[in-house]
Amino acid sequence: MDPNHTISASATSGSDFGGSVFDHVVQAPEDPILGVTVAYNKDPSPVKLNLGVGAYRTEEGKPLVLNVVRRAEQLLVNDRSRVKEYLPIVGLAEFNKLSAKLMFGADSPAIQVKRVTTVQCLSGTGSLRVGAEFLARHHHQRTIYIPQPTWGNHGKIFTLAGLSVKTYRYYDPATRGLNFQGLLEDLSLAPSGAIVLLHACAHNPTGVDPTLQQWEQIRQLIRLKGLLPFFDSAYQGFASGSLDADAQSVRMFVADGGECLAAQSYAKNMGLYGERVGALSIVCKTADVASRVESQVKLVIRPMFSNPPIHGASIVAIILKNRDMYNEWTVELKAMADRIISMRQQLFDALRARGTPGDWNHILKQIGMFTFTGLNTAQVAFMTKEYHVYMTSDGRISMAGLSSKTVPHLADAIHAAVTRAI
Ligand code: PLA
Repeated sequence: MDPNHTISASATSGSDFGGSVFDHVVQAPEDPILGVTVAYNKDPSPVKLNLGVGAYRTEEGKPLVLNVVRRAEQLLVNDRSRVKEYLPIVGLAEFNKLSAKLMFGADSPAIQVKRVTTVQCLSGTGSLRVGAEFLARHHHQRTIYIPQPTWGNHGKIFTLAGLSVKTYRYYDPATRGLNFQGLLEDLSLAPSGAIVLLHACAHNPTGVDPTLQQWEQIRQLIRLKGLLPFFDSAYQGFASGSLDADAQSVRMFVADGGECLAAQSYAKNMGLYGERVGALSIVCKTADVASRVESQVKLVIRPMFSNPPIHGASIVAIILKNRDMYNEWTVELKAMADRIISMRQQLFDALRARGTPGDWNHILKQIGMFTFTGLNTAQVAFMTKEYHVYMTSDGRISMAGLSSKTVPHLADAIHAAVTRAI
């Protein structure tokens, strides 16, 4: 056979087929959160403001790499004994141990008796997905209740993992607070064994968290009904500035001796967004169960991404195990949380100064990275079109993307939307 002939024949015959085998593929919509950044990037306006995705910015509007992270990276680079071998399927052992301590407390009895298994995953999202895939294979009740509303990716993650997704009432637009009665009613109607997704702190998008007393009531109901809590902890330290205070909800559910899952992310609290560092912990009744559970979690991870990346987890492990660096981290974390809180005050004051109609107290009361403004889709569209302010269409704004310099522009936009728009 003449090889040249074969090549030219296939090259020309390719075009004879005409259309693509993917011709039927339709254009998908942009992601409701990450798509906001895509739209923002296309806008040439010099005053444009991106308050869509929850990513921390400095007062100068720049992304922040924590000083302690830079120090840890320097140590990594200088240490010639560090290699780039594959990690085990469950990730870096030291990272897992330290992450469990951070979540459940340094002297957690559950960790001491080894009834917790912790595996390194791809940030919060990957941890949720691995946990969900494990539950879809091994939990007898494949229904998960997620709050209404919740982070937009939750429903997709759990559905694709094979769980059936239902919602429970969470937010009351009338009070801009927790619909505690609705929450209790919906969870008490859930079938025994159903999984319940809970935001450990700084609920996204509402910024509304239960009080400790309310958490205690939720805990009692969940235990009474035999429901399985799955905590999403994406903002530990970001809500109050204290790592321990922000973990209290989760720790209540571990202290009672019961079982739960927790997905941790270091994206926000260590600013490691793009490094994709996170952990999934499954708290079991006994060490024996935990060890069998871990063996099955490995079977979820191996065909999904084989084993997790080494760099980000090494940074976290260095910081968490060194007292000095840990302390430096808590100071930097508190500074980020405080800056967000001060943005709340500044935005509130700016709206008050403009006499913007409405009660804006919720800006001060809500917790964490976001303010759930109560602005409607049309008002958001107006602010984007006329003021180049980018935010998600549900009226959520990332307070972490705001600075003293940009508060007046945002307040002008909100004022105009409320007084002139729809
Ligand atoms: N869980 C919640 C409640 C979140 O808000 C986010 C991120 C994650 C998990 C996942 O984070 P990770 O995978 O990066 O660790 N939410 C962001 C970003 C900050 C996003 O949508 O991806 C948000 O803007 O809502």
